[in-house]
Formats: sequence, structure tokens, C-alpha cells
Amino acid sequence: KINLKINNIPVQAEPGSTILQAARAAGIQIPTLCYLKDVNKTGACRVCTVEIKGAKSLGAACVYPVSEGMEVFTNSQRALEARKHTVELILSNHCGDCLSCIRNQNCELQKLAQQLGIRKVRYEGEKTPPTFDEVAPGIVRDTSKCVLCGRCIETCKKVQGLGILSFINRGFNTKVAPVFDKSFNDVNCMQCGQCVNACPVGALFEKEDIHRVIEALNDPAQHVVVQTAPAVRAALGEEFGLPIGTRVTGKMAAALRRIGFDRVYDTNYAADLTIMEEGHEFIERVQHQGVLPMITSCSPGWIRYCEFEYPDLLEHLSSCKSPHMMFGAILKSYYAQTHNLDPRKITVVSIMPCTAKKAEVVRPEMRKDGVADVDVVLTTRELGRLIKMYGINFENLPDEDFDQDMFGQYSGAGVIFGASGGVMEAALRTVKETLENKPLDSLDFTVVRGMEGVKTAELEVAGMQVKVAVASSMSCAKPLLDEIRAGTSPYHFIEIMGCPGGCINGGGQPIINASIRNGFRPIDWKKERAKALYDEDALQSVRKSHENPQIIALYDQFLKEPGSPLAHELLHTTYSK
Ligand code: HC1
Ligand code: SF4
Repeated sequence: KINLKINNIPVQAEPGSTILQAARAAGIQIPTLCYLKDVNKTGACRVCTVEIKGAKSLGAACVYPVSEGMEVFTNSQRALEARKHTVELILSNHCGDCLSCIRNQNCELQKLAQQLGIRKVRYEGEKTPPTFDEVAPGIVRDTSKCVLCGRCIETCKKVQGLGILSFINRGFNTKVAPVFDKSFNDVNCMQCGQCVNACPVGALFEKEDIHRVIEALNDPAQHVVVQTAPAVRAALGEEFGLPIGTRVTGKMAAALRRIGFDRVYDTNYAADLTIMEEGHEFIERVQHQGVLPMITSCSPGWIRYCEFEYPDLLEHLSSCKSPHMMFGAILKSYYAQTHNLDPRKITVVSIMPCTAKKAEVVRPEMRKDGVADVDVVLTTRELGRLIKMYGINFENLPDEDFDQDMFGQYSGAGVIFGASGGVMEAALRTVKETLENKPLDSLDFTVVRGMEGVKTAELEVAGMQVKVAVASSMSCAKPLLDEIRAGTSPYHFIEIMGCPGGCINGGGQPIINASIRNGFRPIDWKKERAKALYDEDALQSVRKSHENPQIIALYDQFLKEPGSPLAHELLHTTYSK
């Protein structure tokens, strides 16, 4: 251990740790901006500046290593003034549109300015010419608000292994941008939104579509159906100050009803439908020497990545559309027919924890006769804003059910789709029981649960040893993909999700601010959100997709059987190189 003093308090620290780590372990908070644990550690912004006794200049606590006998002052006048000066300089090149900013009251720069007592921007002058890119369907970049912290750059590089963003130009003209300041739409960006979640300010955000929902709700000719993704219920409460991991399924249904949607359904129902189709596809591939390993296809960020980076592996992808797209297709066909509605007069709104879903719905394959399966995607954050806009007192809403007619029931298997490993577990419940033709001894395939980037397991299914793997984020999926490319993959079935931990940590979920991510208030947010879903699974009376009575009815009355020609026409898709 290394002995040092911080603000005259004796502190012990592990060798090799930084002043910031030592201070945090001792409960002393030093403000940061560019630092993001496990992602970005450059000392570039100098907000974490501290005074070190005997040192000529001030040090950046996030990179400065501790040493024996060191004396650190985090709040000396010199440190405080330098920190304030740094933030004033950042503000001088910032557009200052705080009142109308998407991150107002949830902005780390705003918080810093407040914390440091900055009352006016002292250095008004010329500003770096900004770029505003809103061409891509999923995410928007507004460099007039960028603080050049580099957190997005490192997130894309380390989490997704992509490096879409970098610093371009020099000096005062420095910007964060895709190559040549291109649009996100014109580069190999997955639209996953992980960079958005890492942004401390309003420089990166989702393309907002709230106005389109309000328009549809106010159009008497439109029948507006909403569906909510599994992961939304595990995080929406955070937008209203509820603790991370609070499950708000019932309040969410109540809020959507009050907003005025004609039907309020749960994407979980369609997750059950996906398992029927995908489970059937897997069994077919195993029994008829199809392409293996088969890889799940519900995460549209992952699909874009596969199309861009591993086009030679597209035949490994399941042909299944993602659950909410399947739901859209069923609503615009079977539901429209049974209710005597013109599919053009139905607006399907999906509430998703994901920015890539906004890009998924505009894919040309996701339309039939010119009618889109799903019309609008709102992120969890946008739903939070919509609820506030409608003046709904969310915290005090009663718990209500989803609409129960036709698609209201779902199994526990559908709920867990939102956590990494959930799709695999849901599929295993159905595939194993179908092939073995007897009830499962245990429904909990805990080997594929948890927040590790890669999980593998070997299970016996009907006398066959089935090897499965689960990966979330592209940096974790890449080794599995390289193995397939090299012809050495031992797996039969692989689940891949675009975001670390799965949809619960999607790019459209409430922003987890850096003080939590950096561990000053240590909360394992991914685990807490995932737990909310596994708890909901355990509460369901039906926990296997193939036992959902409304799924059985849909096959009886409409689709006939999994993999039928009609199922293929509506529920399956193709990919492009
Ligand atoms: Fe997901 Fe899915 S689980 S992709 O992560 O397959 O977004 O939650 O809705 O469609 O069901 C997301 C979540 C979601 C789909 C399902
Ligand atoms: Fe990278 Fe995802 Fe951001 Fe695109 S959306 S730049 S892939 S982190």
C-alpha cells in the first residue's frame, strides 16, 4: 500500500492507482469531465486538476499516479481557480443553448458550471464553426455543444471496436466527427447510440420523433397502436427519479393509455413469436445440415455491423425479423383484417431502448406493399419526455395491464429478451422441450445469464451436445465472428446483442451519469436493470414462449405453423452486403 495525504487526511492506496482513484476510495470527490472509467483516461480536459505539494504545476488527478508521502490538495485556491478557468474556457466555445437543450438538467457541463459557481462566461469570442448532422435515422451530432472530451470516440473504439469517431482538424478548429466530417449515415456506424450514452452534454443524441407520435394521436383517421420493448420497463422509472432497477411495467402501461393510444401492447408477446420462428429455424438447420452456427438477429445495431464488417457471415444470421418488427407485421395484417382496418390507417409506435431501431424501421425490407411494419420508434428517454409533456404524474400512477385482447399475454421467456443471454435462454426453453417432448426439469438456464461480455455453455438437448455462446457489444462478439470466418467455431447457436449487457443498456436508455459509471456512487446499473427483468420472468404463470395461449391461437387462426409460407412472408427478412 502507498501512504499519502489528501486534504490533510491520511489515505492508503494501491500501488499504481491514480490520485482520483485514491480520493474516491477515501470518499473525497474530485470533479471530472473527460474521464470515464474503463473507457477514457487521457487527462485532457484538466477539470480534475489538483495541487500536489512540491510539484511545479497542478496535476490531472485522473492520470497522476500516487506516490509514497505525497500530499494532495483537491480544493486549494489554486486548484479551484484553475478548474473554474478551465470550465470557463470550455463555455466560451459552447453555444450556450442550455434552455432548449435536450440534456438540460442532465448535463455534466451545466452541473460543473453550477458546482464551480460560474455566473457568467468571461471569455466571449469567436466559436469553432459547428457541424449539425441529423441525416441518419438514429442519431444526431451537434458539435456546437461538444466539449472535446473524447468519451464518445473511446466508447466507439473500445466497446464496439469500430472507431467511427475521431478528432479531426487542429487547434481551434478541432471537432469530433466521422472521417472527413461525414454524416453518421455515410459511414459504417451501427447507430447503436453507445456514444450518445457516453456524451456528457447535448452534442450527441437520438433523432427525436415525438412530434410524429403526437401528430398520429391527433389524426382521427389513424388507429394508433403502441408496443413497449422488454428493457424499457427496467429503466423508464429513472427518468422520473426512481432508483435504478425499479420495474415500472404497470405504470408504463397506465401512462400510455392516458396519452391516448388506441391499443397498448407489449413487445414481449412478439418476443414469444420470435422464439417460435427462430426455434423452428434452428431445429431445421440442425436437422437438415443448414448453416451453423446460427446467430440471433433481433439487435439491429448488430445487423448493421454484420452487413458492414462481416458480410461473408450473413448466411449465419437467423432470417427472423426482430420481435417488434414481427409485431408490426402482424398488426398490419392479421389485426387489420380482424378489425376491418386499412393497414395504411394503422400507426404502429414502438418504444425501444435503442437508437438503431430507428434505422431498422426504415429498411426497405421492413415494408409490405409500401406499408411500413412499424411507423415510429421512440427511445425510453423520449417516452419519458412524452409522459412529462402530457403532464402525467408518473410516480403516482396505478399499475395497469396491457390490453389483453389478442396480443396481451406474454411468457417470462419474452421478458428476459432485454438482458444479454435472454434470447438464448428463451430459445433453449422452447427448443429443448420441443425436441425432447417432455416438460423441462428446470427453466432457468443460469449459465447464459450475467453481464460478462462473452458467455459460453454446452447443454444436452435430445441426446445431442449443443454448444452455445452469448456475446454483447461488438468488441466481445468479434472473436466469435473471427472463429466462424476461420471455420473453427465450435458453436451451434450464438446470441449477439449490439450493446454491452444487451438492450437494458441500449443507446436509447436513460443516461447513467458519469458519477455512477465512474464508481463514486457504485451501482451496477446493468445488473440492476437485468434483475428487474428476471424478477418479472419469475412472476409469470407461463414462462415458455410455446405455451403462450395467444401465440398458440395466432398459429391456429392465422399463421398455421412456425416457418409456414405466411410466416415467412410476414416475419422473416433478408440482409444485404
Ligand atoms: Fe430489445 Fe428485442 S429484446 S431487440 O433488445 O429482440 O430494443 O428490450 O425490444 O424487437 O423483444 C431492444 C429490448 C427489444 C426486439 C424484443
Ligand atoms: Fe460508434 Fe455506435 Fe456511436 Fe456509431 S452509434 S459512432 S457505432 S458508438
